[in-house]
Amino acid sequence: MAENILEKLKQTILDFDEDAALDAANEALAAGVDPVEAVGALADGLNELGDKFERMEVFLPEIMLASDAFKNALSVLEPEIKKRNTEGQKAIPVVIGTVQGDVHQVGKDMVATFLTTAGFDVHDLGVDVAPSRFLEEAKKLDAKIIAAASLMSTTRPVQKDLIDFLEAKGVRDNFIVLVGGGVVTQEWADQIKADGYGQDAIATVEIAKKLLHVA
Ligand code: B12
Repeated sequence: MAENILEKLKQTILDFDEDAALDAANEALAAGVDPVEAVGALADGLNELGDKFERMEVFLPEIMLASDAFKNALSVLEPEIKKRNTEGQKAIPVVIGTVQGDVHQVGKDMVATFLTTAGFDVHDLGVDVAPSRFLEEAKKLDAKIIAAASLMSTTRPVQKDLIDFLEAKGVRDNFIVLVGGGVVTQEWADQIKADGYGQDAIATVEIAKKLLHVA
């Protein structure tokens, strides 16, 4: 039963069907499907569509519709995921955003949701975020973590610019910098001296907790 609904969720993304995505998300919750698994199924769909895009089997308008379908379904699933937030834990401020020049948002939103669920106080700066803005907001919020996403090889260098900018301002050691996104690897994170790399939303929560020495 749950398997079928997960497959259905994924299919709504492959069909770039916004209404069906919303309905399937509601159906998943009604059937007691784990909302985290449901989000995983949607992400599988989007990644599969990404491969089709690469093979020129689908085009940008379809991808845009699919990501809107994803966001529709997430709007239903996210409140359920957030309900799991650990009560009573001191919320550690985190700023997150997609780097300047890059408007990909879906994966970053997933990471923000999972960090919130794990008890972090997440401030999402959105997409196309300049290094100076990351720092400005991090200072304002007394953030411990700056998390920067990049989905394209053309914007990946901006993650390095961010770290260089923090160094130039003499504040590099005040923050844990996490990097991630489709084009990012552990090797790249090491190369630019980021503190951590998150391959997916779950791994990001784990690395954030590990670096902050929280359970
Ligand atoms: C959806 C999508 C779009 C949508 C984005 C809509 C939105 N609101 O987000 C739209 C249609 C707008 C779009 C536009 C473009 N796109 Co696009 N897009 C994609 C696609 C198909 C899926 C991305 C996605 O959402 N994946 C699903 C999520 C769940 O995965 P994820 O983002 O990787 O996130 C996970 C991890 O990476 C990690 N993570 C994510 N963020 C972070 C952050 C931190 C801090 C950490 C630790 C971890 C982490 O956790 C997430 C959850 O597990 C990818 C293909 C792909 N396979 O990635 C192409 C892709 C990224 N796009 C691409 C391109 C080229 C473009 C355009 C330039 C196309 C064009 N010709 O105009 C424009 C760029 C516009 C811009 N300036 O940014 C290329 C990039 C190629 C490259 N290597 O440089 C890709 C790879 C497609 C391809 N194969 O060619 N795109």
